[in-house]
Amino acid sequence: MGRSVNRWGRTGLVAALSFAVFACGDNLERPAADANNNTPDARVIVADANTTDAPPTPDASLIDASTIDAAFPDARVPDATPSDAPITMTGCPVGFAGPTCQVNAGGGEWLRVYDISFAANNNWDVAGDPSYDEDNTTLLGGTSYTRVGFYYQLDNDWVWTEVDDFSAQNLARLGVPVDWTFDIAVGNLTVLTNTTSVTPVTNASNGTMEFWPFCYQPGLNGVYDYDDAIGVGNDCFGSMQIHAGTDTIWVFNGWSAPDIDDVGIGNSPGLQPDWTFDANAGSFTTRRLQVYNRKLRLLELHEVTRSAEQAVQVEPVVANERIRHEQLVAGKRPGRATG
Ligand SMILES: [Ca+2]
Ligand SMILES: [Ca+2]
Ligand SMILES: [Ca+2]
Ligand SMILES: [Ca+2]
Repeated sequence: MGRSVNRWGRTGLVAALSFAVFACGDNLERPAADANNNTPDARVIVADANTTDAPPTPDASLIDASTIDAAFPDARVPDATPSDAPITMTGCPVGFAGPTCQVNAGGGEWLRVYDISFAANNNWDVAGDPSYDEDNTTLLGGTSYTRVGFYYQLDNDWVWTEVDDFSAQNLARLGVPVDWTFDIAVGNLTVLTNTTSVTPVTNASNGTMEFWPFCYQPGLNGVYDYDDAIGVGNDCFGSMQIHAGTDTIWVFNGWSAPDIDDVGIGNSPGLQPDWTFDANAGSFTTRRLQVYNRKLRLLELHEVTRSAEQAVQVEPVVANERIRHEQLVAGKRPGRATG
């Protein structure tokens, strides 16, 4: 079975990809005959921005195994029912996040779950706390995500941290942990920042979260840092901290206590690396936390190529595979795509 994609001109394929990247919903394209007057097969392109369906196992008999790129195994999994309605919300262009979309957070669309500019002293204890400036949990309810991003800003300094989903798809658990705890390692920590206080990393394996509403103790090493011990007393103090190894990335402490909160990006220069008891939130005029999540595969393109006998090949493509497909069109053996 030949790959009909090879029958497309390079221009036609790129044009189709470009079209699909910016399209949502089902689109039927019927490309014109090529220079040899061969009429290409009809092709259905579906750009499903918001699939919530678990990817089905592809039918190997429908896929030309010689074209599978090990770098993108996931891209070979078609979505059987790409019919979910796209979510429309005010946000950043695909791949960007932050209040001014200044964070180049890579592929996929980051959907904002929460946004709050918080006071210097907070005392949040119960469900409904805090009162977010923006709460999109209803809008985003029922959608699936695999990554969670936190944007944290103190005056002109910001840091972006993203990790694999730790919430088991529970949007309400992505916010300030007034009634729950994540004292865990997190997968694939990526850090971006405009400061020199933290070191950017990509998909690091040493990320941890200390998210809880309790008081806590410094643990065996005697200092408040990346590895502290949860104490007794719900609604006692409050910790929201992300660390990379022994380094503090960002913290927001004391939001469940009546005293001024602790905030910080990077390690504290004081006695406690995680800023516990610094009570310094009043020294900043901008204190902002945003929480985002990201879909499994946004802008995934499913190319369904139909022969005269109907549906003989299913070929999903993601935007990152453009280079590989252009190589195919150009008649080259596809290598590992780098774009
Ligand atoms: Ca407080
Ligand atoms: Ca509580
Ligand atoms: Ca400690
Ligand atoms: Ca800590």
